[in-house]
Amino acid sequence: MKKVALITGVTGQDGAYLSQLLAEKDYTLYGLLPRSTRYAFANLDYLGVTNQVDYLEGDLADEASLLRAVQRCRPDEVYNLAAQSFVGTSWDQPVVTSEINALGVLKLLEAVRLFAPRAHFYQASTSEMFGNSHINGEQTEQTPFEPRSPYAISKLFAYWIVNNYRESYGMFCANGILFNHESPIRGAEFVTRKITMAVARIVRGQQERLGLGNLDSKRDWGFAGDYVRAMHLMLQQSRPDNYIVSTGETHSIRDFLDVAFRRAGIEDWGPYVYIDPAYKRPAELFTLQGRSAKAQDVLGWRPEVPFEELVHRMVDADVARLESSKKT
Ligand code: NAP
Ligand code: G4F
Repeated sequence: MKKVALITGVTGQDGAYLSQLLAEKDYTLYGLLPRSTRYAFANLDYLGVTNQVDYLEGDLADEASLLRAVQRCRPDEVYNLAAQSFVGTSWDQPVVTSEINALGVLKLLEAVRLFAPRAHFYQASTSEMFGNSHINGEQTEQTPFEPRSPYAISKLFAYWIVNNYRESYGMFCANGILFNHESPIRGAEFVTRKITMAVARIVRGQQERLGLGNLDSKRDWGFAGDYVRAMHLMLQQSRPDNYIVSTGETHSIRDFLDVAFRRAGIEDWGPYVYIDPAYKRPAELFTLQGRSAKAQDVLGWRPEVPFEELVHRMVDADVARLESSKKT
């Protein structure tokens, strides 16, 4: 019998990579699709998996739509990737962020409890929950949480309600505490993709300068394609648990700029980058660096794409996109 998976956030970066992975594993795939006036399938198209998924209309803010979706597909596995995922926006829209990222998860858990109580449930938790806790060392599953943004606080509610449904109802609920992961289909507002898109335009003479916020913050950046393998592995275990997924390396925005501009043949990015205070955050996370020993030991998971190669892939993809758009 084919396994049935329901993916929320299916049109996002991780949703597309996870769809690709599960399609290769011959799952029957359902994706929750919120209403939109624009074409939402660019990421799935990029990976060639748009037609491998059946789409069910629904929104994390709308409980009845979640009940209908779960009742309709009766999934074996549920991957909750949907979110207002941009930390910066969470200060401008804290209520919407909390309704989707916190209460939306509770609504989905209720739908699963009622219509697919034996389903294995994955929650997209985040390293943002750590805030500046343990700033001079690696964060582990034992590191205390000190969230510093409305986004992180909403995700912390979700983390705990997922643990609570595991303990209260014996449901198979797992939290993946994922550190930053990127790819050529990363959302354009995140700093990595913002940089690689700008680099591609700058080398073609289509952009002069790039405005950024804090260049000194450090992130543990991995490849999204590696990280969705960890999500899947978490739901194949005999017991549900929480796992950190990270590379263990940390790099500053300056390091990212060095590698990205050099890939495009520019040794000194100084003349192209300026500080725009609009991109500085009311509260910043200085350094994230995760220890994924538990995921490596228990799940047998390993990150495969190193930092430099990740940056090269992203720059190359953005340069190629501009080349092909010129031809058409
Ligand atoms: P993403 O590209 O921003 O994708 C988010 C997805 O959620 C999109 O498909 C979006 O649809 C959908 N969505 C937003 N609001 C919704 C709603 N109300 N109802 C249903 N769907 C909704 O994010 P990502 O990078 O793939 O990340 C996936 C998940 O992992 C998110 O929960 C994120 O918070 C979490 N996470 C990400 C990272 C990372 O570094 N990427 C690290 C840790 C945790 P539209 O595009 O139509 O709005
Ligand atoms: O790329 P970012 O916006 O990612 P951030 O805030 O770390 O959040 C991402 O990773 C989290 C996991 O840790 C996820 F939960 C979350 O959903 C998201 O995927 O910013 C990274 C760093 C920050 O310190 C930010 O202040 O880059 C700094 N930065 C400097 N200039 C900038 C900019 N960030 C953005 N987005 N744009 C700038 O111009």
